[in-house]
Amino acid sequence: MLLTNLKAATMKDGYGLIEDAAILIEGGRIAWAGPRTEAPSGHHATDCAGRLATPGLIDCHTHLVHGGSRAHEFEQRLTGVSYAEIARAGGGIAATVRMTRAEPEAGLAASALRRLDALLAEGVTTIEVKSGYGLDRDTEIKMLKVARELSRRRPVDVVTSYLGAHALPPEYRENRAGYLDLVCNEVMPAVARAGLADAVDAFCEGIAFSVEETRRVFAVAKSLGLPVKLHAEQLSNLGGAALAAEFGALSVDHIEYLDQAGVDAIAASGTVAVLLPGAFYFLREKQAPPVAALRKAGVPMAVATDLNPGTSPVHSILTAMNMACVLFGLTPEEALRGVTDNAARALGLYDRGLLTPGMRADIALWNTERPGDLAYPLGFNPLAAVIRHGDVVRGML
Ligand code: DI6
Ligand code: FE
Repeated sequence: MLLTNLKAATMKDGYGLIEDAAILIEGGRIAWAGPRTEAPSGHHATDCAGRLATPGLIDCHTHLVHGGSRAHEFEQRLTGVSYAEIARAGGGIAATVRMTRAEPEAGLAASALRRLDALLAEGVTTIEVKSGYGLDRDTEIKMLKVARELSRRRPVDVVTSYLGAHALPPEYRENRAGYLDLVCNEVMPAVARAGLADAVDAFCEGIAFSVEETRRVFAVAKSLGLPVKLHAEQLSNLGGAALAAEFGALSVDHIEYLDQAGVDAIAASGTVAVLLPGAFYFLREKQAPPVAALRKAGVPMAVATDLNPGTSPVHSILTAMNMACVLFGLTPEEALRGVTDNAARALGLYDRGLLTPGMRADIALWNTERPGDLAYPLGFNPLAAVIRHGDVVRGML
């Protein structure tokens, strides 16, 4: 398939914009991309009506699979009850854990598919999904199986992370070490054996797990050959990012409270900084991540929805891009790179995120003039079509 008459944001050096472009797709991969006048001959051309082409978007941090709803907590919070008070009363993460444990696989899949469809409607072709609302062996495995199943039900690649160290489950309230034993000695090895996780994640925070506890989890992940990533410095600076860097983490996520030493550590380890403006917005946080320092140190920045029922019910990657610009000061180009090239790196994937030869032919086509337009509007979706592995899976060309 030779796509012609399009503007291609290849994302190679800045937007890598080719004004009057052609892209040749062979065997599900990009075989050639460049100016239309130089396109290889002998191929049937498909006219793209001057549309903008970008790499298929990548949401590299979600908690898409979970049971139940916490809309009532949103209402409570708006009558003045705090997130911490709700959690102490048995709500918060614990409420989602109860509902996720109680929900059969089919119900979890059905609600996850509805959320996924909202992301796919905005040109997402790869998504990361975490466990972490089961916290017992069977429910964590159930969540990861449902996540894997999503890619058989929709045209999307799903990358999974085992997030056993997300919260302390109620049955271990008095026994932190016992829960870490369960995570490290039983659940993580079982998940690894079954091939259900592509990485291991943890929540390193005062209200979750300490740096030393996270180290224990990471050491076991390493022994099982699983890469790590970390929810770090979201609400306070514990030094989780430096620990993650020590383990060569794929990414550190949130990082509002990351300090210069943390920036230097992840710059040295090649770890991606994943910015999650949805949680910052919903929690009405004041401290923004150190974007200027990350830029200066050359740390790749990704942007994701953090789609979760408690702190980021954001079902729109375009909205996350807009928030990253408005709330964190990213440029529209950084926001687009954050959901393409850099999001791919945050997942350890080097075969997508750019429209260059050899990359997978995952392409979003937009009814818009310039790549900078994608991060600009709020609540407007200019998606025209999606090509995945070289097949048109949404819209028409
Ligand atoms: N960071 C968060 O903000 C959420 N999880 C995490 O690791 C909270 C998720 C929830 O409230 O359900
Ligand atoms: Fe998260």
